Amino acid sequence: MLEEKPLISTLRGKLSEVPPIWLMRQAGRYLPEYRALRANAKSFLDFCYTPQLAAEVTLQPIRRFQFDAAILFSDILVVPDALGQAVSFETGSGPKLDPLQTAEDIDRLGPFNIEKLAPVFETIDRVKTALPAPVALIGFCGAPWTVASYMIAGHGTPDQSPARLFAFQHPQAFEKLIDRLIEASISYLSRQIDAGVEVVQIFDSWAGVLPHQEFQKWSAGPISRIINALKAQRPEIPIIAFVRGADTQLPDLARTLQADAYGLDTALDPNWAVAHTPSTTVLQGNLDPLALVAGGEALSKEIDAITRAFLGRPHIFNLGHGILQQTPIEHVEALIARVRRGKISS
Ligand code: 1CP
Repeated sequence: MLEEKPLISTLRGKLSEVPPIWLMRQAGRYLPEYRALRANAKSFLDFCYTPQLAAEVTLQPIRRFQFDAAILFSDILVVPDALGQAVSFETGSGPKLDPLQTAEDIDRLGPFNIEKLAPVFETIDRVKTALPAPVALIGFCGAPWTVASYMIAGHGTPDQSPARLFAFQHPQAFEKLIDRLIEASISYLSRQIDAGVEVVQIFDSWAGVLPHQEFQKWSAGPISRIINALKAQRPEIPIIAFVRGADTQLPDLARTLQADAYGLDTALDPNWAVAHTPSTTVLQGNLDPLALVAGGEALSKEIDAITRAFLGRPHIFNLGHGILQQTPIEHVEALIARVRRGKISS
């Protein structure tokens, strides 16, 4: 029998001497080889929808570093694109969408045209054939709340206030939007699984701004529905829920969701998370991306504190949010070497 990949084995709850490691947004602008390919693409969406380029970019960090996982190169905003909302990415200023401003705007969204995302599934197929045996392939989507926050505002916002206001002013229309995104996310992730991803991660990057009731309604509830549907179809595929800003609501999530692991963001004390979740809960995280930019002593200290906090607990080493563009490559190398200290002497 083939040996289980380290990431999958940890996601199944197995303790390992050295945690598997990958980094959120590990394919991206901190890599010169990414910037070189990106410079030739017409637009960011074209880049995501060209399987040859997207597969190459997915593999770039795997060629350079010994990560335990590759994450599919795409974006959470391909879902609004497939729902018929115009999406573009402007260099330097992030995503731009035609904002949804009224209840009628939500009714005008099209059916979820999953065929538009066929290049993403082809990318998965290409990556699978090129991936080294121990490396797992992670697929992903944005959680409904986070994706909706871009669809309503039309761009990234510091506090997601346009979507929060819309949800208070038009609760039924907002619920309809969230329901559309739940359905779309289930089909999208299940097609990614059919195409070959071995793990999926749901990113709720902006859950932390929601008051408790709204957090339950727009973040935890929809994520739970996506996970339950996927578990009914494909119980063998592990799911990681990254609910950024879950804070004191994390233990409740770990108790109520059927995810296989929970991603911790930078702000959460890992010792607290370990103490307040069952000993079988698999946790991922949570190095501050700025410690990785800083490097040196500060980085070593943070790595060691995280390693200590998760001793005796199935743990996936990762950042607490995406890697920053200004991160020096050597610091990523130093991080992997230190996390793997037990192994590198051989
Ligand atoms: O021109 C460029 O190179 C665009 C930069 C870029 C990249 C590299 C964007 C635009 N998206 C991506 C890829 C991407 N996005 C990946 C695959 C790469 C990998 O992880 O290795 C993934 C998983 C995402 C997910 C994503 N996109 C999230 C959730 C994760 C997170 O970091 O919180 C979010 C919120 C987005 C929206 C988005 N797309 C791009 C940008 C700059 C943003 C953020 C905008 C904002 O700050 O509001």
